[in-house]
Amino acid sequence: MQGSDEPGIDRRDLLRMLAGVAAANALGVATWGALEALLPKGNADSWTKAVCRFCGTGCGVQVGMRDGKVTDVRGDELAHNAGVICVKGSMLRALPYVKGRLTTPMIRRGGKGSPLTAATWDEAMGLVASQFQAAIAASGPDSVAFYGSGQLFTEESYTANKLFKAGIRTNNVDGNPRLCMASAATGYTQTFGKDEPPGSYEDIDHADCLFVIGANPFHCHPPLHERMMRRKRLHPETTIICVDPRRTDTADHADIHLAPIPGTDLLLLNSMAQVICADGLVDVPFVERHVRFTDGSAPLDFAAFKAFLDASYVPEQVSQELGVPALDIRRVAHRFATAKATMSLWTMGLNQRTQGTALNAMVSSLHLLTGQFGRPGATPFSVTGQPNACGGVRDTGALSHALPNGRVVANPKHRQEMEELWGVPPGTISPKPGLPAVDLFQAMGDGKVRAALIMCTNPAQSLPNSAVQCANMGKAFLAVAEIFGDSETAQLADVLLPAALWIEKEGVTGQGERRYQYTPRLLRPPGECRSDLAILVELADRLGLGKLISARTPEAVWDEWRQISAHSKYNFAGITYPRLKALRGLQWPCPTPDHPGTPRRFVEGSDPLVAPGTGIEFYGFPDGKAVIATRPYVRSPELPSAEFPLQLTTGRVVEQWHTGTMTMRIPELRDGAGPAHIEISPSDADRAHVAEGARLRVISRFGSIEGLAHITDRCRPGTLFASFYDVKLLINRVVADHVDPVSKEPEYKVTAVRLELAQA
Ligand SMILES: Nc1nc2c(c(=O)[nH]1)N[C@H]1C(S)=C(S)[C@@H](COP(=O)(O)OP(=O)(O)OC[C@H]3O[C@@H](n4cnc5c(=O)[nH]c(N)nc54)[C@H](O)[C@@H]3O)O[C@H]1N2
Ligand SMILES: Nc1nc2c(c(=O)[nH]1)N[C@H]1C(S)=C(S)[C@@H](COP(=O)(O)OP(=O)(O)OC[C@H]3O[C@@H](n4cnc5c(=O)[nH]c(N)nc54)[C@H](O)[C@@H]3O)O[C@H]1N2
Ligand code: SF4
Ligand SMILES: [Mo]
Repeated sequence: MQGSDEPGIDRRDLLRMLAGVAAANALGVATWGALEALLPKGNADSWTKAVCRFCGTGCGVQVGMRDGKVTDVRGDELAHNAGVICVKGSMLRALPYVKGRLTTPMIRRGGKGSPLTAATWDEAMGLVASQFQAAIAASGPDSVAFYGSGQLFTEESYTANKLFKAGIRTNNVDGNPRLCMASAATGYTQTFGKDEPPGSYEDIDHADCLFVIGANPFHCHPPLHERMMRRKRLHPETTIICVDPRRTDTADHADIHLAPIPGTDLLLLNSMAQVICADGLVDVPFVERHVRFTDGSAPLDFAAFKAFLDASYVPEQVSQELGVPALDIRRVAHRFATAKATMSLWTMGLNQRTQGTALNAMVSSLHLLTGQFGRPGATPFSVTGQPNACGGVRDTGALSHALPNGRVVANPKHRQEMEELWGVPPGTISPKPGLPAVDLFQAMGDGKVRAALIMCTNPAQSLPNSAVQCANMGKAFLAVAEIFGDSETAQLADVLLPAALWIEKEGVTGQGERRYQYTPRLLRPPGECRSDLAILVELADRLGLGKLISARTPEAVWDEWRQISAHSKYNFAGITYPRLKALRGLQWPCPTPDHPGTPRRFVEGSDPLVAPGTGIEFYGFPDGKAVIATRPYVRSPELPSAEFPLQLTTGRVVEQWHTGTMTMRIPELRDGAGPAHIEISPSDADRAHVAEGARLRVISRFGSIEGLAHITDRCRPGTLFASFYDVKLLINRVVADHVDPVSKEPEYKVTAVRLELAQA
């Protein structure tokens, strides 16, 4: 076993690790899922623990090497995923060797319109710095921007955030988590006063009701789906409820599937709350002790909250608009409330919505009303998307409205605290919040943002209303750090910076259950590739901000950052590099080097920040209470109309990662998924005379796109589905870009469209 004699590990850590494995073996649970042989062997001479490159499950993997090359990747049996990984994880071994890596910097010597040609790092970074300086000199710091990613290491996102907010003095720092987890962050913050899930994956092992809404873990978080299946096998009385307009593979494995009309879920959640309040299912002592009600501006009493629900959300009243029978709403509300332990799991089906914040808060509110909180298995769990959206971006505050550890730009006290912690003069951090993703790219079109650094993300393909946004990007100076030179975004770049990939650099990621984990550097980056951290440090130097960005190695940056966290309720000062190297991650809060980490937040005995004797304490708010607000349903701007009678929703498939730049290059994954299609229900296909494989044109208020039809009864009649991994089907050209007013997250899940048959 690794780590027993590593420095910095105390005996308690080691015993805990061993006890976990022994207990798991005793219960037979170490073998949940498709466990591979306990001791890795096969075609490798050495095995090193790392973390999967891809999704927010954050699976522990073992990387097998021979002769300096990666030859195999397996699930890590000692990690939280107990050895289970998905097909993307097992194909990680191919990732470092795919063809087409960008290995030298490239610049357009003749400006926009001229070809990209190879350059030295000195030329490329000189050009980036001079363009940034010119924009700042002419139009001020808000004319430059950073657009990052939940796939950068924490050290990288933290450094970018500090460089731009405390160095350049603009809050124009945003990234793809705005497209993904922003509504989760605002939903949790409005409810608990702090972001990030209170529970852990382990709660799946204790829940007897799993409420899965707007998520497809079978495809997107397979080890979590496998863990739910294992719970069901061992405890057949467990009820799995899936709420998804499509009959997904996740729905196929559920006991109850509700298929709402896309965009209407708040009717369901409010109606469940109505049933819970009307049928005496409220946990009155829990609510009296731990909850405060509000209408959003003024306090309410429980009777007024109940009256709000009774007025508009009785199941029979909402059933038709929601598209779900009233009896099903009642059945699900009762099961949710009366189960011994209910765990909700949700992802983009709720986050990517114009009411994303309200939906997130309302799921948590159902838990608070019913007291389904804080016990093993009882928790509202927002499942995260990217490997480091939580740790790297939500916790570091690398978003345009935010500052580290839950602070916000708009709060003068928060700015002052960060100025002190970063050692910069008072007033350094601009009081003006920066631009969130959709507005940021719009501002490039308007000439307000003149130069931007885009790192580890492919917005030209992933943003909604993407044709318009690509035109906007064409008007700004773009430096793009990429591992491939042919992504849709790279093709718009003025400077391309070749980045090191995954195990070609080291760093820390924070996955979906507040667990920080370490990925080692095992390979030398090809050609002239450099880590994103090295690129940021060089930019700092060239802008004369090298003194501010004094931490220059991943460990030095991490040490600075964990010490900053100690001044907050996100305290993880006790999570040191030596511990991370030896252990399978640690969950914060974790204030001291001997603290074992926190599986259940806000709960006495688990969370070190909860005062003894309080039981549960929602310390995010001064009165220690969580907040339930009235959340009136507002119709999506993209409900069907005479002109656009269908709805397009979008999402993912198990083999492919986002815009496909990596996974379309791995033959097993490319062939596994095949080309992307426009999926359509048999009845809609009949009505529109669409045959299987026919060429269709999908038209929305935003644009149009052609693609091939696939007829499937998985689609709800009236709903089309497409994924966004395939450059041959750039579906985001038609996807609406309305945003949630609080989180500014776009509503990718609902676009009103019409269909035409296209010429073959
Ligand atoms: N294979 C794979 N896994 C991934 C990723 C990947 O690219 N590929 N990406 C990762 C990332 S960053 C993310 S954010 C997660 C996303 O994980 P998920 O959110 O689970 O994935 P999606 O397919 O985007 O959307 C989930 C479901 O929402 C449903 N949906 C659409 N509209 C509505 C609605 O109005 N109401 C409800 N209730 N449901 C609706 C869709 O039909 C879809 O099945 O996956 C992560 N894991
Ligand atoms: N229609 C539709 N669109 C969506 C969504 C949806 O559900 N529907 N979901 C949205 C969500 S939730 C998300 S998270 C976004 C994701 O959207 P993106 O972030 O734009 O998609 P990725 O393909 O993950 O882009 C990552 C890029 O970084 C590159 N890369 C990989 N490793 C490194 C590295 O170490 N350094 C650098 N510099 N580059 C690297 C990859 O080649 C790739 O081009 O998409 C959003 N777009
Ligand atoms: S579930 Fe996510 S983290 Fe785990 S192996 Fe698959 S892609 Fe990697
Ligand atoms: Mo995401």
